[in-house]
Amino acid sequence: MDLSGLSFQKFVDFALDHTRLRTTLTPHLPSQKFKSIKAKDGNKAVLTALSFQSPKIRLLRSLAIADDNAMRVLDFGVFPEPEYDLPIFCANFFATASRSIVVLDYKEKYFKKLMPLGQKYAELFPWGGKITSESMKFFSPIVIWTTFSTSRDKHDDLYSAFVDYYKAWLELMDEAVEEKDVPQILHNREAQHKYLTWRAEKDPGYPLLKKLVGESLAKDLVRNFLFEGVDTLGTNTFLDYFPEYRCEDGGVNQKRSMIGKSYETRPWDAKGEFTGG
Ligand code: BLA
Repeated sequence: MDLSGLSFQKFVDFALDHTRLRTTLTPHLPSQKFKSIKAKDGNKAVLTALSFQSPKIRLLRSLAIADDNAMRVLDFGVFPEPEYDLPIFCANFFATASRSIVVLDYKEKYFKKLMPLGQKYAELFPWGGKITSESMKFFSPIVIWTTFSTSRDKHDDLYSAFVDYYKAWLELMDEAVEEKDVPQILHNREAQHKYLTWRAEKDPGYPLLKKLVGESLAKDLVRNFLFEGVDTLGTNTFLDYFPEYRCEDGGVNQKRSMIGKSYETRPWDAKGEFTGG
């Protein structure tokens, strides 16, 4: 389809407006320098970055890319303060004129009462097929992992899903009370750090980002904007968390996946029990 009328702007506007109904967002200072990033000369892509924080949100950030009629990207993430036992909210949408790739999820926790929401959208957005196996441990039973041929109708359905998932996340945020148990806080911090470490090293968006803005800015964006916290929330390295990627020379294997792709079908049942072995 013609991408000219297709935008993720209203997704971001919705999220910011509704977050502001419940909390006060202030600029996330460490990542403000990314507000005006430009694509490399000769590239028509427009990148829009914004980042905020609030008492319960360590980092809410969004990177949207619109490249003329070639593609639209949204990478929207909310990373809670470790003192609040909240899941990470993640929306990753990649659309070309022909194909859209979608991941919409909360990491792990709290999904039980959200299963009906997951069920509703599992029908509208069928499982996207085989996926990098390592990614699965970061997904919850209500993850929307799908691909479809890009269309206005599907884009609108996706907006509804985003709205429902985000509203449910805001409910969780409202209910969350500050954790006083130090081991629990440390656990939350490490879980978030592991997630950031995984994505900072292996995110499927990186090769494209590198093409658009060049290697040094792409690296800076990944470590200091998209997955900010990877260098401050913990001291474990990628190889500490994922030792199977260690090469003989001690470096990190550049392959995205050591196991390969798997999970042809949705590996959870209606109750959210993992059935993928
Ligand atoms: C593809 N993006 C994918 C795929 C997944 C994700 C699962 C399918 C390929 C695969 O199985 O790896 C997303 N993977 C995730 C997410 C997590 C994960 C969210 O492990 C979280 C733990 N995507 C972006 C951005 C761009 C982008 C910013 O978020 C581009 C700038 C592009 N994603 C993109 C492209 C593909 C893709 C081009 C298809 C190409 C490929 O598979 O390598």
